[in-house]
Order: sequence, then structure tokens, then C-alpha cells
Amino acid sequence: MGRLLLVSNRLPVSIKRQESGQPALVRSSGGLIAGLGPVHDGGDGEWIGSLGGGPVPGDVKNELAKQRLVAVEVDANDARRHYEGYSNNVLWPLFHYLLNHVTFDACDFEAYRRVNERFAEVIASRVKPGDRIWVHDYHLLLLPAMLRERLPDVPIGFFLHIPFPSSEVVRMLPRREEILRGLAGANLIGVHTYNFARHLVSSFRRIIGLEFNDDGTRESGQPSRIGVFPLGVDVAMHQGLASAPERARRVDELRKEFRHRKIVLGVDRLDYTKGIPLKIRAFRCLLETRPEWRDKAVLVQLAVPSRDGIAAYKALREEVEGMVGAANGALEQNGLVPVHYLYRSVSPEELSAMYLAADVMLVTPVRDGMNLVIKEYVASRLDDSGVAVLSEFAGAASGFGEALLHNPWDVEGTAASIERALTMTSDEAAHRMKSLRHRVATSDVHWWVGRFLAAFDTATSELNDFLAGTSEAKTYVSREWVRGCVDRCAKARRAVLALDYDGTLVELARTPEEARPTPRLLEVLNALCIDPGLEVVVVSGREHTSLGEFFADVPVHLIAEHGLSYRAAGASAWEHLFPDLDLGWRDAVRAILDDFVLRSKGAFVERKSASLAWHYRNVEPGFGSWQARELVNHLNEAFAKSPLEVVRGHKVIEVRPLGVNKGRALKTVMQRFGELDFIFAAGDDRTDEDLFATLPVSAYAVKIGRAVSLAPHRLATPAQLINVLKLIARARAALGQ
Ligand code: GDG
Repeated sequence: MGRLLLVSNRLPVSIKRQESGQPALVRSSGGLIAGLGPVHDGGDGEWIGSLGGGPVPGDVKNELAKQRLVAVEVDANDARRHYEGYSNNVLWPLFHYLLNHVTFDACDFEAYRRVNERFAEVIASRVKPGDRIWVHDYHLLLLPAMLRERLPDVPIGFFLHIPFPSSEVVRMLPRREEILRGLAGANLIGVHTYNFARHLVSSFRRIIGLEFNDDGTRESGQPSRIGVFPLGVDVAMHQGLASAPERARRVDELRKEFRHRKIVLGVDRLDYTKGIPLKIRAFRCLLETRPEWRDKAVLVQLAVPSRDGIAAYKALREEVEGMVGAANGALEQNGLVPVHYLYRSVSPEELSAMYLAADVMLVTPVRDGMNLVIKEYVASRLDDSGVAVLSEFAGAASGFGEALLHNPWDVEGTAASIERALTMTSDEAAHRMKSLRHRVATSDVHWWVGRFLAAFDTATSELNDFLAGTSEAKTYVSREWVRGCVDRCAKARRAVLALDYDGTLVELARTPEEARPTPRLLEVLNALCIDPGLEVVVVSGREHTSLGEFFADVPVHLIAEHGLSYRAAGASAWEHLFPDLDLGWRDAVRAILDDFVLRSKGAFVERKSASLAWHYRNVEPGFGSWQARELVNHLNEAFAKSPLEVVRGHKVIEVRPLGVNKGRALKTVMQRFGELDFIFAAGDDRTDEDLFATLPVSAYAVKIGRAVSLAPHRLATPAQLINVLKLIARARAALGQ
């Protein structure tokens, strides 16, 4: 297996110049780095990311190379608009449901796109055969599709570290289609929770009409899957830090520093998603409503500086500091302040000591992709003491049943949870912590990496199969096949070409009237029809008048309504191919179809001379297929004894007389042509399967599109079929047949 290339917006290091002038790399902290550091350190791949904006000096590049790090150089202004602009002023707040923080500027999006392009260029220049690419997070949502374009055979994984919101929220995202199409370029899209995956599936379906099922999708032109991979922490590392002898000394110091009060700890980046103001309000509410805790508990809040170039973050800092000042001013007792606020980051050792000193860990995000802090706290509590109080809006909550879960917006409720944590018996606390520790230990960061990579292996083989032609796509015909088919047809004495219309000769349109034959199609059909040895039959489910009008001047044979009506080439009159049909059920069925039109906005009924069609291509995708299923069930039950059949086509339910189908009709018509030594048939939907089913094995049967089919050969689009027809016309003309 080749290397794994990790890609994230920022490299996991910052650069410090030493006194000698030499650059030194300093490992950064943060959720994503905590997760990926071990993957990179233990592998042989590269980590590709930026160092912010502007050119990167040569000596820094050399230093980076020693750690297999590759810098993407990005124009400084673009980097700012990409990071502070579209990433953190649009995607970050919107994906966390904080719509009031969204500020969209179209120039920021342009910069976002350019930066994603820059990444694509650099990655494409670094990839070696066999490599896989694992892209991370919301700064690079366009990158998978950009890479797919440049590197069609390289497996691309993507992991989103933040929440993926409901499709109703995604609908508000400026440039939502482009973003979703960008993401759909990945072969595996990972998220932290099942809910995020659900939202992703419904956004793909509702916003860009891309359907994922349990096996993912192939509709985006390549195999793609969605998976749930809750990120864990490096448990062994946290246990190591927690059990180091010097930690115990520092824990004692901290306890003394806080005068042996119970320590309620908060550790967050200073970010408005983390609910720090709500946390301070809840703690304040606790002390105001239960004053006995005033000299017995302290809230220690470590707020790690973050994104301080963005106005909302500056405002948050002021708000939090104001709240801390006000709470301390109001509730100070015997020289003890209730909130101890630290605006800085601390070393991993100090953080571990804080986790060990804390009686209660209070984590209150209003939304959080996962939240690693709560898992690190649990991993550090080697003696099973301590209580975790966790917001139900953190991704971590889905696997944290033994924590005290709360709604941070309910300030009184949170205060009650804090009190419950402070007064919990040590037995209950130990019982809860023990199971949490077990969960955190069994689903640590290595487990996460293993699970993602195992799913990535599956996605990789799916992509390889797809490319090698052993999956559904295998039957897309090769040039050689086309050449062989054209050659056989050219040499045939009497040949028939049976061609479905909608979706086969023309692309599907919003309404049947809009799907008119293109001038190119008419030209090709006319060229074919000049040939006396060739019978061209358009076999359609359409109603005969529109078909007759479309081909008024083209001498093709027309079979309309799946075989009910027939117009011979050159004739102007239509005849019934099966004149003795019982159509007594039509009015009753029509009433039901009309009722389903009323229920489903965008649906319509097409009335043909014998059959009826309920079209739902303009109905909202998920709802449309649901209504279609209901309709089919209803009709099958209500008309079980009537001589009709209900057939599902592409976004259409067709009700037609029993026993009449395209296959039977074509067979009847072909008998009139006499002996044939070449048969070619093409169709795109389920009703064409009847046609394929009646063909002899020697026939050339071609499915248009990807769906499962009896036809052994496959073309992707109507345009490709028209090319084949054109080649046939040309080859037969050349041979003078
Ligand atoms: C995003 C998502 C998701 C914090 N302060 C210090 C410090 N940290 C470390 C913690 C922890 C990490 O930073 C924070 O991780 P979180 O998960 O809490 O949050 P985000 O940074 O917002 O991360 C989040 C995560 O990505 C991973 O997918 O869980 O939902 O928002 O590891 O320990 N580390 C040190 N000093 C500090 O002062 N050493």
C-alpha cells in the first residue's frame, strides 16, 4: 500500500526563529492535531498544509521536510479571506447553527476557492503511485472534487471535524451547491456522529439531488460513501501524563492555590460555540441560589486564545471577561473569588495536572463536532474519581451516557447538574467514571484511525474496481466494442435499430414537452432512414401525438405508449397494435393519480390513449420517491384483479394495460420486416427492460446510464448513443449498403 498524505488547512506546527536565526518548529495544539499527530508520526506519508499566508523561506521548508511536512504557499490576502472570511465567518458559525454570526462576502468565497485550488495543485505535484489522500475539515470542502478532477484514480478520504447541520440550515449556506459538489468528490466522507451523517445524506439529496444509500453512491461519477467515526483521544499519552510522579505534586499545589475548594474546571478555545458565557451564568446561578457553595466551589476556566483577528472573537473575549469580573465582584467571599479565569494556553503537563485536580469537568458547548476535552479528562482520571458534566450538543454526548448530560441554554438546569456533580457520592461517581473510562479507552484515537482507514480500504477497492471496470461501470463500452458493432451493422443486409426516446435519444427534461428532438438527432435519424436496408424504430412510452409531431418529417417507425400504437415509416396514420384491450379501469386510476398530484407539489399526470403516467421528477427528491412507493402499493392493492400493470420508470409511475409492453410490440413490428441479420436496441429505463428481454442473444442491447439492466452493454449518455448512430450511418453509407 502506498503512503497516506494528510491534508489540513494548517500544518501542525508554527515556526519560531531561534537566536541563531535558525527556524525551529513548535508543535501546535488543538483537536485536529491531537487526532492526527499520531497518524503522521507513526506513518511514512507527508502532511500537507499551510503556515498561514505569504511565501515560505527555503530554510523553513528544509526544516519542515525533516518531519515530512509540506507547506502550501498561499497569497497572504487570500489566506486571510479564506480563513477568517468564508471558513470562519460563514462555514464555522453556520455549521454550528449560530446564524447570527454568519457574514458572507462573495470575495471571501472566491479566495476560499483559490486556496482550495492551490492545495489541489500542490497535492497533485506530490502524489506518487499508490498514495491515498486524507483531507481534513471545513477549510477544504471544495478540495475533494478539485483533486478528483486532477487525480481520477487516487482514493480521496475526507473527515469533517465540526458538526454537519440539518439540511434546512445548509440551505442557507451561500454557495451551498458548489460546497456539496466539492465534498462529493471524496470516496469516503467521515463525520463524528450518526446525526451528522443523516444530515449529510439529506443535504446531498435535497440540495444537489445526489442520492446516497447504504452502499453510498456512484451518481457523482465515482464511488463515494459516508461513514461515522467518532474521534477519540490518545489515551495512553494522557494516562502517561497523569501517572507521572511530578503530576501529583502539581495537583497538590493547585488544590492549595484554590484553597481546597471543589474545583469545577472548564477548558475551551475561546470560541462562541463553546458556551463559555452560559457556563459562567450557570455557575453564578448555582452560587446565587445555593449560597452554601460560595466558599466551597470554584470555577477554573482556561480559555485558550483563538482566532483573535476576527471581530466576533474579540467581542466574545470582552463579554467573557466582563462576566467574570461581574461574577467575582458580586460573589467574592472571604477573599475567595468564584471564577478563576486564565486567558492563555498551558503545557500538556499543566493541562493534565488541571484535569487531575478537577472534581468536576464542565463542558457546555452550544454545538461541538465532538469535544476532546471531556475525553481527555476521563482518560486522565486513573482512580475513577471525578464527574463529567457535558452538554448534549457536543458530538461526544452520543457515547457518554454516564456523564451528567445537560442543555447549556437551560442555565438553571445546568446549575442543578453542577450541584448534582458536586454532591455525588464517590461510589456513584466511580461507577460512572469507570464505564466512561472503558469507553474512552476502547475507542481512542488509534481505534478511530483504524476504523477510518479500514473503511478507506473498502472505498479504495471500490474505486479500483470502478476504474478497472469490474463494478457496475464495467459495461461502459470500449472504443473497440463500438468499432465492432458499427462494423457488423455496416455489413448487415437487413438491420433494425430499436431506440427508446426519452433518456435515450434525448436527455430527460423537466416536462415531456420540453424534451424535443435536437437538430443533431434529427439529422442522424434522417441519414439512417435513407438506407433501405435499415429499419429505425423509435419505441417509446410516450403518447402518440407528441411522438408523431416530433417525427413528422422523419421516416422512422414509431411505437408509442409502450406498444399500443404504431405508425409505420412514411405513413401518416396510427394503428392499434393490440386492438382488443380492456381499458375499463382508466377513470378510477386517473382519479387516484390526480389525488397524488394534489399531495405532491410538482407532480403531474400524463394521459395517453390507453395508459396513464404519474411523473414526479419535479417533486422534492426524497418526498417524490416516498409518494411513488405509496402510489404503487395503493394501485397494486386496489387493482389487483384488473387487467393492468403498474410499472416504475425513471421518476415516473406508469399504469398500462396488462401484457402490452415494448418488447412484445417490437417483436410484432419486426415480424413485418422479414428476416433480419442485425438488431441493435437502446433504452434507459425499466420499461426498456421488456424490450431487452425479448431480443435474441445475438442482438446488440445497450443500456443508457448506470442502472441495473438486462442489456449487456452500456453507454453513459444520449450524446454517446447519437455518436454511435452517426458512425453507423457513415459506415453503411461508405460501404454503399
Ligand atoms: C475541533 C472541533 C472536535 C486546549 N487548550 C490547550 C490544549 N487544548 C487541546 C485540548 C484538546 C484540543 O485542544 C481541543 O479540542 P476540542 O475537541 O475540545 O475542540 P476544537 O479545538 O474546537 O476542535 C471539536 C475536534 O476538532 C476534533 O475533531 O472534537 O468538536 O470543534 O485536545 O487538549 N492543549 C494544550 N494546552 C492548552 O492550553 N496543550
